[in-house]
Amino acid sequence: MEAVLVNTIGVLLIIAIIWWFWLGPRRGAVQAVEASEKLQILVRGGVYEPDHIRLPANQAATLHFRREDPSPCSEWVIIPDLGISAELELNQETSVEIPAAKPGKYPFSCQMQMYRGTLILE
Ligand SMILES: [Cu+2]
Repeated sequence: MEAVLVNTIGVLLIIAIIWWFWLGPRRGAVQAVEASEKLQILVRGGVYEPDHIRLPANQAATLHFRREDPSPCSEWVIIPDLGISAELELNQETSVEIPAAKPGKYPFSCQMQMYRGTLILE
C-alpha cells in the first residue's frame, strides 16, 4: 500500500515537472490589432478550425484565435517561421498580428504540435 502511495506521488511529481517546463504559462509577445475583416480560428477538440488559411502575401493581417479547449495544450499558438507565439485566453478571442511576408506556407501549432495548421501566403 505504501509503495502504491510512493509511486503515485512520483507520478504526480513527474506530471508537475512536465507542466512546469512544457505546459505552464510563459511570456510571449502578443499584439492586439483592430482589423476590418475578421479571420476567426476556433481552437477546440484538438483541431484549429479552419486549419488552412489563405492570405495575400506581402500584406499584414490579423488572425483572431478563439480558444474553447480548456486543456493547457491549446494555450499557445506558435508560428515559428514568422517568430510569433501568442498566449490564448480561454473562451476569449486573441488577436495575432501576421506581418507582411513573402509567399509560402507557414505552419502554426500549439507548443507540443498537437494542434496544427498552415498559413498559406500567396
Ligand atoms: Cu498541444
